[in-house]
Amino acid sequence: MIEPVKGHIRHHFSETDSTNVRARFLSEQGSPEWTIVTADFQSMGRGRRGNIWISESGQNLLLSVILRPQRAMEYWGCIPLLVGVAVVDALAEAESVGSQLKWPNDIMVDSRKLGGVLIETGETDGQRWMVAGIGLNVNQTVFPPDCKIPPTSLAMETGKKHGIDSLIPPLLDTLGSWYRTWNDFGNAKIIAAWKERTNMIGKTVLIQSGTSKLIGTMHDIAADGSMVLYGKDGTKRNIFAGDVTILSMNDSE
Ligand code: BT5
Repeated sequence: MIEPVKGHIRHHFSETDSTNVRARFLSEQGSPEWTIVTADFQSMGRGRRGNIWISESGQNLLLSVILRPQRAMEYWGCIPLLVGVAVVDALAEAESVGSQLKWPNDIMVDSRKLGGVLIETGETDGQRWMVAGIGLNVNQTVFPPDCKIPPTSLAMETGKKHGIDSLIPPLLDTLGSWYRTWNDFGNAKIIAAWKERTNMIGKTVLIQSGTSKLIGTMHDIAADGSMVLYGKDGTKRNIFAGDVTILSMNDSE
């Protein structure tokens, strides 16, 4: 089924493997920027690095957007942050729900995970493309017990059901607006906006990546979107990927 949303070409599947995989195929076939893919159910919903995204049929927003950024790839590391900012703003404006960002890709309400962002990129016939995948829990109230971060949904936070399709236009509005800002001005405004929507700065965090573990204080976001971490010995590191757990309010706790 294909129906437009606010002039965007929309491909909707009642069931598919992953909206990001479908959007990737469409990108490879030359679909234009802002083509969107949605689904009621994903049989192989994807998170980062082989993680799976679980979502009951028809309960949540599963959305992928094709982007074709004109800026040099060295700027692309900020896009997961940009998408997160757009989601937080859309939820505040359209649903009056306050949410926060957790580096690198989580949408949170306090310590509960409301949604996640998955960015995938590639190049076909010399044309670079990007797929921005957004999974947002809307009406689901029971989740698998083994999720790393306790999940939540708009329904669990507000005690009422929310429209799913009706979230798409405000989300495309905020995404389009922040994307234009990024295109015109680069990463700095995105990073500033992200920092206004997080409570992680100054907190002690545990970074896990494969078998490696690192504890430090999150000091800042660098110009390339990486996390600036200070270890207990004062060593400064830039973190580009990993699972992050917030341990305490500050280093002395
Ligand atoms: C993410 O990965 O948070 C990115 C999720 C992106 C999903 C969207 S849905 C539309 C598009 N199509 C796709 O196939 N994917 C995108 P990550 O940070 O790796 O988190 C994944 C982890 O979150 C899992 O390992 C579980 O622990 C947990 N999880 C799975 N489903 C969840 C849910 N519905 N709500 C909260 N946590 C969940």
